[in-house]
Amino acid sequence: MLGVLYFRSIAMLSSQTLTQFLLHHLAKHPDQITLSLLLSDLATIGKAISQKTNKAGIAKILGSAGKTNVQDEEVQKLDMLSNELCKEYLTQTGRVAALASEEEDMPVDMGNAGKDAAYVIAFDPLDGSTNIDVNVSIGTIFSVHKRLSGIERTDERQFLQQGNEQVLAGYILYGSSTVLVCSFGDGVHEFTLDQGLGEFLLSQEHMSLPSNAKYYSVNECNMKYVCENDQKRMLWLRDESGLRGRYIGSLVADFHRNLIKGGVFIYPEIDGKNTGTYAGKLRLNYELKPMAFLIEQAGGVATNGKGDNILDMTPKSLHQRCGFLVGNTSVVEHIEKIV
Ligand code: AHM
Ligand code: MG
Repeated sequence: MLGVLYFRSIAMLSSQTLTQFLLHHLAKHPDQITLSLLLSDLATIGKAISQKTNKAGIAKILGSAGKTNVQDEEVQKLDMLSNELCKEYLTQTGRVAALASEEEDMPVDMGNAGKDAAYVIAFDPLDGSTNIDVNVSIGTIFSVHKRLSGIERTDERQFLQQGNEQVLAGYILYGSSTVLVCSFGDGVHEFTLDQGLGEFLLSQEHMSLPSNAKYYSVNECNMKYVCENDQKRMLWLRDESGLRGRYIGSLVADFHRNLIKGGVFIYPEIDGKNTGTYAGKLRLNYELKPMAFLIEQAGGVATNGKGDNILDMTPKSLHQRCGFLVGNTSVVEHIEKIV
């Protein structure tokens, strides 16, 4: 018995810690010290949010915060708490000059410590709001850009850079385990939080999308609100693609499953109020750009469903919404051709 336990503890430590990984990364990219430390900050934020979500029921932090955000969506207590945590922690470390968030109308100044910082960060602090109260996977999404010179650090334009200019992007998924998936632009890596050690350990290096897609993810109850093309696409996925349907309703969780198993996620533009105006639901700057960066690094592609690569789009506003089609290139290209 002792022998088995000894073997297990050795096996556990045979994985690189995030810190060790970052040291190797720095040996290859000595100019990325601050960026590497920023990823370490994000991992700490992820550990803190993971703890909070694990104890949410007993800590009485479930449910609505009783207010709506700039996008008129109901804010949950955990949304607010995660947002405050991101802001407070990053204000102390001084590695970013400004922060944009789904929960903030305007970019936030990261204080004196960040006045000379070279980066800006956009967050969805806790994605998957409707799953918060019901113990279903949720996540934190982040996108980091170089700070632009010649304009104020909180100028919205800092965040309207194209996705292909991201220098770091990723997410932390609070699921059956907590995983950090990220990319500096040279591959996608996954780290799993060992709750006992309190460390993120490298669980998958250079992740790549399986060549055969297995799943499609779409909210099928939107069928009557999407345009005719998108209806055809959704019907093709359901009836002809040969893929199996899986939809959690948390982008991070749906994306993560498809990244590992192969598949596509689609959130077309909808006309929910029957006004003849179709609009996306998901946000370009802090939901779509980071996911598009990761999928391309893993060998897939992301578009807006209208033939534009998400990474080549120039955002027009901070909270811009956009249609989304992401996953295996062959399937995305096939869907794009259904018109
Ligand atoms: P949120 O950022 O307020 O949580 O909203 C985004 C979420 C995504 O995680 C998910 O893909 C989508 O909304 C689900 O929307 P729907 O319930 O309309 O299918
Ligand atoms: Mg979100």
